[in-house]
Amino acid sequence: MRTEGGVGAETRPSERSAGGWALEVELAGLRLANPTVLASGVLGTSASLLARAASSGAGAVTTKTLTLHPRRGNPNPVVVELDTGLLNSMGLPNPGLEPFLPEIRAYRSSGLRSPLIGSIWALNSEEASTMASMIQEAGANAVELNVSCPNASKDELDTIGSEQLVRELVEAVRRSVSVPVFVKLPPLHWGLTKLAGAAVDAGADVLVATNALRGMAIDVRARRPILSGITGGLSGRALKPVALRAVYELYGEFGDEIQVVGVGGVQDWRDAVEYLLAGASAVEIGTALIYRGLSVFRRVASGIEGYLREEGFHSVEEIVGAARRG
Ligand code: RRO
Repeated sequence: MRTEGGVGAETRPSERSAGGWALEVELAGLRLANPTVLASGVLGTSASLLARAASSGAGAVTTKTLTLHPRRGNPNPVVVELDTGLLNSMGLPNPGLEPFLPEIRAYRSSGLRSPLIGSIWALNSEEASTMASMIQEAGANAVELNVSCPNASKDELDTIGSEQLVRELVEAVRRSVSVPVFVKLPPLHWGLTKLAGAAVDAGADVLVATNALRGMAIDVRARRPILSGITGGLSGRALKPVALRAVYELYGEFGDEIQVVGVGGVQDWRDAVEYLLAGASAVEIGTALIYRGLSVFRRVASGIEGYLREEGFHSVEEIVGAARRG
């Protein structure tokens, strides 16, 4: 298990809560006041929304995924609410990296301490490298390379899942920045370890598991798919057991070399603790914000603290991967 930079040894007494239960975590050298992170895609579209998430208690915040050039995204309808979660076919809408950089600068000059993770998507090394340098230059504390958008076009999707491409993209980003490199993986079963292995070999610092599952919904009266993009990414409740399994597998395979972040269906402290026990060092929260609002960050964090206290632990790090140690 990864122990260097451990919270237990390095946390100053003043950073511990009165009862001695520290929520602070270290993620690839970044200090997070607690292990909750705003996931990419929700609220990460402006400095003010990123700042609202941080001031509501998010330990770190992630931008909406950016591409080098602007993308309109898909026409409506792009979201369907299901009883098991949310299906989206946004299609990477964003203004392009350059026009977004002032938002990153504004967030960084706000004085908020939650690190900012800049999410980028590229299909070749040159773009990945350019984008990573620009986003670091603007002040991002880490780069999250999204190699798993479920709503890319068919041709683009065909390239996702290629170990070779993941290796090239991660290498390009790694060469271009000094900040930590996160890689956001798809919820694949077959091939996940190989894809993650390519990212680890190429120099990734953190594996983020997982992006949304590809799915669809059909309107039985109209007799056609509801989403304009036909298929979409399923996030929320249904994703949790799938992403939890991915975290458990990745931690088992790579936990000695790299940290893992869990994402998918975290609504309350119990979900978050499951991810930590499976091997995640932090959890990203996205869909739950739509249903539970910004208070979810503080509620999840204080629930984790309550759990640590009740179970006799003194740091988050002590429980990371504990489900493997039995
Ligand atoms: O914008 C999207 O359609 C989108 C992205 Br980039 C992603 O990574 N995951 C997702 O569910 N939707």
